[in-house]
Amino acid sequence: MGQYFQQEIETASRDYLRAIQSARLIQMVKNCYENVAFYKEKFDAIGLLPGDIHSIDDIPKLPFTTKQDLRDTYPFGLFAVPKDRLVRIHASSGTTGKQTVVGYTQDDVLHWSEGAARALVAAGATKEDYIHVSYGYGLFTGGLGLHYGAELLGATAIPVSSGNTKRQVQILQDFGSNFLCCTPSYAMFIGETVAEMGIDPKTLPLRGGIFGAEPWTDNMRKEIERLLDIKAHDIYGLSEIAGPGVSYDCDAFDGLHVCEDYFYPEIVDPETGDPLPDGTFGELVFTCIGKEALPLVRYRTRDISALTHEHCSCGRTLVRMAKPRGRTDDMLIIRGVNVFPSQVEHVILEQGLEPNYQIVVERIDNLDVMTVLVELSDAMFSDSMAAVEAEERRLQNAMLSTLGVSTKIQLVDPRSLPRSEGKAVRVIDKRGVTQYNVH
Ligand code: DLL
Repeated sequence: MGQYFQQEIETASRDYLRAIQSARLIQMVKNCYENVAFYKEKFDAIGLLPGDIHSIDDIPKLPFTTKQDLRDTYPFGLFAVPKDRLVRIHASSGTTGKQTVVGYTQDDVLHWSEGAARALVAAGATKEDYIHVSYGYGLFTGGLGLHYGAELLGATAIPVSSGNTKRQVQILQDFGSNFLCCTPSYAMFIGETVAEMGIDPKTLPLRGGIFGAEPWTDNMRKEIERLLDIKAHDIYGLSEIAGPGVSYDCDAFDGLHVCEDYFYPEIVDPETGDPLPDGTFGELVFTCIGKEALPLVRYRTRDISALTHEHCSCGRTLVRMAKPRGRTDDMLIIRGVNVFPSQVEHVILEQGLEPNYQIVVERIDNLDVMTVLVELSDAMFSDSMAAVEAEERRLQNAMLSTLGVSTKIQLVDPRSLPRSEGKAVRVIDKRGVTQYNVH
């Protein structure tokens, strides 16, 4: 096993990729028109016939699909295949509104697993390795997604699922796991637990991690690498498109290669929907060109990223997306200023603190007040009150200069903020008014 899982696709020429994408898009649009009443209606409304789509360049002619469309057709309204062709159902972990339900045929599961296997190989995994999966198993796609990817690679999947962190560490140690798969926030918690249990991470056979399902910064990557003595890789995905493995980073750590042979990405202006050029940040949109059960057309992810077709030192030619900066809908508007939780995290790490934090937003006397609770390090905990206050002021100034808005900083006791075994809850918005840019 070399550096790639599917070299012929991962290093294909642009012409070859475009030919595949065009053929799949044509087939997909036909499938949608013939088998999904929702799409037939949408296409008819703009006078679009499947015959109008000749190549991947025609993609802007197609209408968008949104999460609301999935909710309106809940649970199975956008499925394009009869029940007997479905082999799996998952659902999104949506925190608001109705959850969205997704389905897969045997081929869909295979292509999704290929994405996860490509990610594992890009992170350095081989068939010799034990892959410790601490993503939740269930309707969430994390656990089963990495599990199937590991098995397709021929490696050994260890389906630990999330929870019981000391037991996780015990298994890492006893089974000799080589790769850890979980959210970056849970990886931090596992790393802290390793230290608490008095284990030197250098004694563990762990070499790498495949972390995703929530935004995280490059600084957090370095912190996890230090805590666990591993290489920490990013994996991106969303249930509506497949699950983990839609894109993944390589050893260049310079963006995530998109499995564009199945999931065609675009960046659009979140306000106007107009396509944006490479290098410009906007909303990420995917078209499931190779999917049978749920062939979503131009799905608005609400994730903010940018694309680049520039050469990557790893040799992969698959387009890269920038680490998602957050979502158009987790963007906080604080007194008119757009703030992403990932920016707050960046400042905390830059100032030498651990990324254990929570953002609380309130409205006091009609004014937005944002308080960032950050845990003190063990070393600082024994400092005098005056020293802690000075540290709070230092952090407050750094926040102001990066975010462009003033925040209150409250340093709290080490390990006093809630830890998460899945996606971390970073923001508590108490304003009770819609502050989100929902499209
Ligand atoms: O989170 C799938 C997944 C599982 C990805 C395990 C990676 C690892 P959903 O629950 O549908 O699916 O949530 C999808 O999570 O639109 C992003 O906002 C966010 N997200 C996922 N991966 C990343 C990442 C899974 N690597 C939503 N960086 C997406 C930033 C991510 N955000």
